[in-house]
Amino acid sequence: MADGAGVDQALTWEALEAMAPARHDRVNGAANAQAQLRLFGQAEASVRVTLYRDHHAWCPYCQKVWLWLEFRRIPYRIRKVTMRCYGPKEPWFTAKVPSGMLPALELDGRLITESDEILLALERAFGPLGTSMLDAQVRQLRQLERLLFRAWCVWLCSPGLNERQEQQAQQQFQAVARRMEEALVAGGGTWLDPQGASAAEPGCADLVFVPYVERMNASLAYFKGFLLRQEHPQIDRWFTALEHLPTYRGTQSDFHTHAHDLPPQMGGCWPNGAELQHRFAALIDRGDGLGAAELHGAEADPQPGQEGGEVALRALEPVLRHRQTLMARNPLGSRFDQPLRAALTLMLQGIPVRPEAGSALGLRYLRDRISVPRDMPLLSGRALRQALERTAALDGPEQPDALPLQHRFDQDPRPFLQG
Ligand SMILES: N[C@@H](CCC(=O)N[C@@H](CS)C(=O)NCC(=O)O)C(=O)O
Repeated sequence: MADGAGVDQALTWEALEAMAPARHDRVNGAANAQAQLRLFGQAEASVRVTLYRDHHAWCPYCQKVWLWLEFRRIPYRIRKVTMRCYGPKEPWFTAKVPSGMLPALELDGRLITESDEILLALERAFGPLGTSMLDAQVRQLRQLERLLFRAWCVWLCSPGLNERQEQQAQQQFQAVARRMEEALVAGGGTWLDPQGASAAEPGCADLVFVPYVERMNASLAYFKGFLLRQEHPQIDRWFTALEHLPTYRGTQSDFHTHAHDLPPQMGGCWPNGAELQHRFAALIDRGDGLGAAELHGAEADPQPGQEGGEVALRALEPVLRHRQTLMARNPLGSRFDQPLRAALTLMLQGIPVRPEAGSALGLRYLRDRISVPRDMPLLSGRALRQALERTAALDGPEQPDALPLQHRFDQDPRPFLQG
């Protein structure tokens, strides 16, 4: 890369503010992790549902319920709660749900916990999404999802597997993944839902698979050098169909977020140390990995209608909103001002700007803490991570400490709750 324009070429905050788009419509627009109310064009008085979910938009069981409400277009309120690995649980929530477990949901004032119970109650109140959860074929598919989940856990979360055990765990996982592919083929169309062969959108049976298959795709690339979508083309087709739907994209996380949020949640994820694994993990950590040919198609590519400019502006919006907090929490403190503007200038205008000397560490600190979709959609997260890394590289190779594996208290949501 060229040396970059001089430090004073970074756009000013005034210029950046002037570029900021009107805030996207969180209430009636496409699915997004920032909303506290979703109406789908209906009146607020019609809301019967409150979903209690995590601030990080990361909990897989919450994502399942979230997707159901979004695809079924049921108006709902959202109240966000901290998961224990990110910070302390809110006392108002443990007063309501003593275990502190998410998701929880209120329907007409009645509190329900356990994601499957929640979906059953929603189905009874509003009618099923596609085929009912109680249909015999859907029950079998739900069992298959649990089998896939367990095979994944054995492979990813068993410490100290020797080479033969690694191979066995992989084979067992792939055997179940092939059963998911067979179910997709048997359905004769895009979706797992028995009625969904020609439907434009997935049914409940599909949504049950989405959260963990998304996490499998990311974690197996990072910790095992295994590309699920390349190895299992029917799963790839299913993913691609989902990624064409803005409703799914609004809930979708990225490889970087999953790779670093899973270990504390799962009690450890174990890399197999293979050459490909090292390479993929390094590419994902750098944040520019998914442009790399080796990983092409492993994670979402831009979809029709996703303009580069719009992608970058969606990344600018939360940075502007939280800029004081980002500075206060960055190791550079107020010295992060110019380097951050330099990275934003690169992201928005394609012009590399030299950051002030000694700023690589601060730029990479933020690169490592963008959380998708909590902060922004997948492609915007990728654009910002890449701009931060490319700007850091103009300063030097200095890397911040590795992200913690036992907890993510560095991601405590409290300082960011305004706005
Ligand atoms: N069987 C439950 C599992 C829910 C669950 O494991 N939730 C986790 C988050 S993924 C949780 O709330 N853990 C407590 C915490 O992290 O604060 C369901 O299906 O709803």
